[in-house]
Amino acid sequence: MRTKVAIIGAGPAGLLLGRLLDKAGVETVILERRSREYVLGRIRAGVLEQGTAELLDKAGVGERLHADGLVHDGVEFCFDGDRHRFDFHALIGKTVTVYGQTEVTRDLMQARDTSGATTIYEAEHVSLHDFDGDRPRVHYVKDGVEHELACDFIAGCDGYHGVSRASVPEAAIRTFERVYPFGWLGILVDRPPVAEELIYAHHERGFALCSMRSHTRSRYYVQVPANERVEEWTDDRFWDELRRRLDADTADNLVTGPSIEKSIAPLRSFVAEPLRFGRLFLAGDAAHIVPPTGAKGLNLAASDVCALAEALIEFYAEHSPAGIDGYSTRVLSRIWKAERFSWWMTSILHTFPDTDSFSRRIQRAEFEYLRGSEAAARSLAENYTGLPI
Ligand code: FAS
Ligand code: PHB
Repeated sequence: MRTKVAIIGAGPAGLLLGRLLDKAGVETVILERRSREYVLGRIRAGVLEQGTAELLDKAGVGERLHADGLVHDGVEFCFDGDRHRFDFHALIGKTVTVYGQTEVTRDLMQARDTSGATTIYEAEHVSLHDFDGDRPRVHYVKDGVEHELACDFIAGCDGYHGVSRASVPEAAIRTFERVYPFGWLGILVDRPPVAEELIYAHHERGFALCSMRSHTRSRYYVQVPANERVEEWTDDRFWDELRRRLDADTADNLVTGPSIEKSIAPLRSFVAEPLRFGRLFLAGDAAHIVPPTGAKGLNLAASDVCALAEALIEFYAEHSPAGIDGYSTRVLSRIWKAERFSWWMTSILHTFPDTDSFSRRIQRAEFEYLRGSEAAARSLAENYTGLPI
């Protein structure tokens, strides 16, 4: 089999890249290790930057997003019980949309099915070959039969644990990492959200987040130690801990119920450099990881593939290598700004095991500065709603 662009991974990065390229007439094949159902079963991101929503519109998959997504003008911080709302729309005229990653993935899968483009689910033993030359190939096994996919380019959209970055010679890649000493225990519950907008809470017992997926489905998180096991957390224990970390009014208004999903996500900051290796490009979580505190992971994946699609379309339409030659430098600049913001949000909102009294006062001062300075609030607003793509 042969195609122009072989895409490894059918998460949001791979599916959105495939969609953008297909719309421009650039043929793709997506190879996905898991089943479609497994991919859709993963509960992950919940907040889309304004630029991501606009990109999904451009990809022709924004219909349900506009019908079911919740447009939010701002978020609240609750700092040791003191609440402050940041009105992004008033500050910089931008908003975010609450619309789960699962739904984004579903919309992209549906569009790809309709287009007739090839996606091979449950593709096993994917391996990348000769991407340092101009005739790269991908090998995979499907239903016990070995296959070779010849292509012009390979897009590694296979996440942090994927095969693409792992296929790059160690001497050709440099990585930067910070692993946080805690994780997020998240639950999904079919109960109305406790508030109209998201509440990011800092408390000496740990961080908490009140989010949602719709007016009837809520998503909550509490910070837990990095080695915590989800089996140790009954729903009742979760609700009790969440209440302790919120202000009294919010805690009283919490509508609890049985969790329909409960999991712990580790937190890390990670960047690989560069993001191009001959005919192989990395995008999304294959290239970088951010702690979810800044709601950047999914959005960075979208901005990566927007740039990569533009570069590949330019290559085929104008026979110009300028875009593909500039891809890594272009996206890394935005990636590092999102890494900075995600690290900063994580640093001011979480309690660190080695947090001393001086560090706690600095965290409080950050909150006081944010709520007392329009310039500081505007900076938060422009980072949270998304820097220009
Ligand atoms: P993904 O990991 O989503 O997709 C990669 C795909 O590649 C997967 O389907 C995988 O099965 C496939 N794959 C892997 N190896 C392969 C191989 N060898 N061959 C073929 N296919 C292969 N972001 C937020 O903004 N907010 C959040 O709250 C949030 N929560 C998260 C919770 C968890 C547990 C995780 C892991 C991430 C979370 N993220 C969150 C970040 C997340 O949303 C990612 O940024 C987003 O999924 C990135 O999309 P992709 O780059 O497509 O990677
Ligand atoms: C979510 O709803 O899952 C969510 C929202 C905002 C974040 C992280 C996760 O910063």
